[in-house]
Amino acid sequence: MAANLIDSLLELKVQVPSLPEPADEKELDALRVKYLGKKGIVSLLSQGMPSVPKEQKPEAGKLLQEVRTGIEQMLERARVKIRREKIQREIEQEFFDISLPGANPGFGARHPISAVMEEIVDIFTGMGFQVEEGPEAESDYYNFEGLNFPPEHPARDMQDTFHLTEIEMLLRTHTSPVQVRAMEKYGPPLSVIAPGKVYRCDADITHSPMFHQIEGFTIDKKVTMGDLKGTLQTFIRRLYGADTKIRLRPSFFPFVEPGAEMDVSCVICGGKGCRVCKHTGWLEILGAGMIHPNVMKSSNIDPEVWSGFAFGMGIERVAMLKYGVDDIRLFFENDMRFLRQF
Ligand code: 2NL
Repeated sequence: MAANLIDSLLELKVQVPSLPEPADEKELDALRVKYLGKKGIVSLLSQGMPSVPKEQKPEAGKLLQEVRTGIEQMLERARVKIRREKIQREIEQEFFDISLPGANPGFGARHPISAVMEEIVDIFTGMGFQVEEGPEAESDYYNFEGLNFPPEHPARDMQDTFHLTEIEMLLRTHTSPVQVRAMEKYGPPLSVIAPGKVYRCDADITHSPMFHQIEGFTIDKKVTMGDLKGTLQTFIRRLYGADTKIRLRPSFFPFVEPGAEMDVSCVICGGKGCRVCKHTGWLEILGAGMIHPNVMKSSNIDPEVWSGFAFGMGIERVAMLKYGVDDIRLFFENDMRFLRQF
């Protein structure tokens, strides 16, 4: 019996290299079950171990282990070969059409506020204005004092301005400080357009604490209100179409004198009267005026020699009118159903 087991194992060991090679995974599995399965040949042989005489046990055990490993290695080699051949067949059979268009990577798009801002900037750079940007955290000087805001002016109140408490700074409430910095830096003659984010703490849900503005100015010798009107006329015709009309009404801003507000003929109804223009035919679009002598003096520009106009507008309002959007909050919610429409 003992001699039998060792003989059987030796016989099997010799046979292993010449076992029929499995042609596919099915044959491979069958072979594995036949030799290494619970009721397989190796398992059956190992049941003979207890009756092997003690002194032959090491030899029998070693042989059993060699046979098991030999079969495992043979099966693993066969498995790798079958798999390699399968992949090779797939590669040969598959047709890969390199002329097919690629998968759509899902391009992003500009936010409507960015698109309108860029369009406005383009119109003014086309008229010779240079683009300036500046810090969003500003000093009281550039945001208010240099702009002729009296110390007790209501716009300086806590409720409109975000004050940065640790440092003596604030979040700019308009882009005018960028303009003051440009006047200081370059001096006249000068034409600047300043786009950017501005901040106001209105506690009202129809206001956003952050919104966008564009301001511009021209300072030169003998600049007049007529230059202001012509520049804005050109701008509005390029933005809303050649038929758009403008009108100026007197108004007040601390940094200009005289100050004005400008209306455009309603971009929705063309001036006939509709819900958007509240049946007036006109829409208020921007504020403007002749730069106040105090603002000039603050930036070391002699108001006896130079004069200038300035204007400012909210981008959200321009975008709402341009795209017929009736709720400003849509611009800040980042709802893809809204953004995808632009
Ligand atoms: C508005 C009004 C305005 C200006 C902005 C300005 C800037 C400097 C000097 C003088 Cl540095 N003026 N900017 C002037 C008039 C009106 O904006 O309603 N904006 C949304």
